[in-house]
Amino acid sequence: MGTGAIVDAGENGVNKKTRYFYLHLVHGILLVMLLITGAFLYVPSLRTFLGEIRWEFRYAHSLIGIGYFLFLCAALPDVVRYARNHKAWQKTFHFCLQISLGIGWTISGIYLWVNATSYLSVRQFFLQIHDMLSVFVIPWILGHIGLWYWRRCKSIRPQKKRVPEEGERDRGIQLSRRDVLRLFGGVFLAVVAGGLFRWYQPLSERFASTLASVKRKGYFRIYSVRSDNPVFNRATWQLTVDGLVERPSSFSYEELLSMRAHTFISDFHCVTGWSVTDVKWKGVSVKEIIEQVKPKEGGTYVRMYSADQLYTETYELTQLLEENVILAYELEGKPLNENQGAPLRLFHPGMYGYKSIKWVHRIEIRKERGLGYWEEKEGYDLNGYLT
Ligand SMILES: Nc1nc2c(c(=O)[nH]1)N[C@H]1C(S)=C(S)[C@@H](COP(=O)(O)O)O[C@H]1N2
Ligand SMILES: [Mo]
Repeated sequence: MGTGAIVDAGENGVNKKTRYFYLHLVHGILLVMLLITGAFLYVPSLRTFLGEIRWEFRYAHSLIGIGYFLFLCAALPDVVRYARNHKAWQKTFHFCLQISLGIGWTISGIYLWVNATSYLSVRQFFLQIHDMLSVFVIPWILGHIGLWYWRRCKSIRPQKKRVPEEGERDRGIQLSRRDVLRLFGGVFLAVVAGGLFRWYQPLSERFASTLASVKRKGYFRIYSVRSDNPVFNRATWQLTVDGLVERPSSFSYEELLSMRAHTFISDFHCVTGWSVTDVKWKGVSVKEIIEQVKPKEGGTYVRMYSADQLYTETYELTQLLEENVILAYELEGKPLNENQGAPLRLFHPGMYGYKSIKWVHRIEIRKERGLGYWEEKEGYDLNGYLT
């Protein structure tokens, strides 16, 4: 699997050499495809760019991943043979590292793929592992390519052929204590490097967004998991409040406007790092609506539905009774525009932006909580309190 295949083939010469070359090539191509599709799923700005084809993209990534795993399995006998015929500890190291990466990615990948959200912490753990291994492998690949290039340059220059030492051929895979230490060192580095990166990223984004808000107020970057906005018809639009309540109700837009308005100023923070400071909010207090419908015994959770038919969020009922939690219809003194969730969006001043569901048209009081859109897709924290 090492680049050495091209430079120093085994005894059987050309056939084996080309075979290793192609195995190596396919491996590289699959890995790069996985990294590119993975980057689109991992980097928030790229993810938003994908819009609705995000899930097809994710599916493609999973399929390539499975292909990659099958390839690793199929190539294993060749790799073992190859490693056995070469002395260098680097090859053993490469080999072990590659196998652990393959296994780590596959196990965590399969878990993420089947999207088992019932054990949220397990899912978050696997997502972390998957990300860390992937982030770690980038400098590794760069180093790998660099080494290949360097060796190629070296091999172009005329050289005296090295005479193999006695007994060098048939040492098999021997792991010395040093190799084992190196292997674990590598895995440890992978985790630390990945961890540092994840730790650094939100910190730097927060720093950047703080800087930005010192300079100016910031602006809303319109986020929507769909590319088309729901249509708001003022005459027919209704907010439905149902579920475990004594008085299921619906409210027209005019009815909401006629209720006691609640106005205040509060910052808005998206979990990806951007913020808007001193936003003027106006709407009706959620507490007031809840009091009107009278939740029944056992109705301890709330699910809100967006008219986009895709986005949902869930809350503990008591979280919505906190101060300044509103269903907002005005932002900065103007009715919400179509992109901002017209005519209604939730705003909780203590929570991240993803809890501020836009185009809300149904509020359901429930016995069980369940997951919202991002909680299910990406393992976001259920409560979303600002940290
Ligand atoms: N229906 C719906 N509501 C949503 C979202 C969405 O994609 N769909 N994105 C959420 C996220 S992650 C954020 S940060 C805010 C962004 O609000 P804005 O689009 O008004 O800037 O909306 C939240 N509410
Ligand atoms: Mo967000």
